[in-house]
Amino acid sequence: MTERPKICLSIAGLDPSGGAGVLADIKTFQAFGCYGAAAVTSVTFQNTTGVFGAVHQTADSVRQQVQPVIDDLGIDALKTGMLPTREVIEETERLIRDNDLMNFVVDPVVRSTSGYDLIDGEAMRSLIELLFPLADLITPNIPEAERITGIAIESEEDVVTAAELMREMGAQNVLIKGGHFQNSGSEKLAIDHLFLNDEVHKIAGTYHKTTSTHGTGCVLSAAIAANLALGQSLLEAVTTSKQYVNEAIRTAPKIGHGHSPINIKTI
Ligand code: PXL
Repeated sequence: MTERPKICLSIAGLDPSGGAGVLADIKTFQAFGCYGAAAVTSVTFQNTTGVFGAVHQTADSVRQQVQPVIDDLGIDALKTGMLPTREVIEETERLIRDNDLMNFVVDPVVRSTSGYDLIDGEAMRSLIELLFPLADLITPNIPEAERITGIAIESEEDVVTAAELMREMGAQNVLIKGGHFQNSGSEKLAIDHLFLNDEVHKIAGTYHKTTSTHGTGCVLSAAIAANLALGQSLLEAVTTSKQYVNEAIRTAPKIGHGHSPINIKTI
């Protein structure tokens, strides 16, 4: 008999084009040798060119999807992505607390690349209040960190200030992804800042000037959850996952007419 794989759960939106949301997450879990399970918080209507609408799930639907999976399979790590409403967030909090779930990564999804709001203002406040304190790591990009903190982030100092503010809001560890910074000069780097306990780690990767970035945040947070399930430390998990996403962007296939998904391949 083969050994039980580590089991990772995604609670996030469905992107039927497969580049983001739960489909990207389970592909990523699988790529790292974990078994992927997923519950859908919202059925979105989209392809690589944009998001056209969404039908959100209720709290009851989310509970009825998640609890039987936890009871039957057991969960070694989980991540949340698009949590569109306050009721879905409150239920997610209850599920995590009731079941003592560990290795929890929050990707604070706010808006699609094409500008569609994936979460309302009330949900944003609940996400901060209820889920930030439970998460081992939150993974905002620059626009998300700006929306969460209400400050404009234009410099490295601003990144530090934003991380401090998110800590004051209850977050334990914060990864602010640098891919949205305008790069200048000859060296093109995307620098992520990981605020881990009392330390700040700068994690540099090559910046790829490309539009093939659909689902990048989903894949990164899913990869971190998978690596936590596999027993890596947070720093190791973030470093491994960042390298993985970098390579996935570099080797992204050209799929669709808009922002192509990235290359989620088995390592
Ligand atoms: O990448 C953010 C994101 C997350 N989850 C879903 C999405 C998107 C962006 O479009 O559709 C379901």
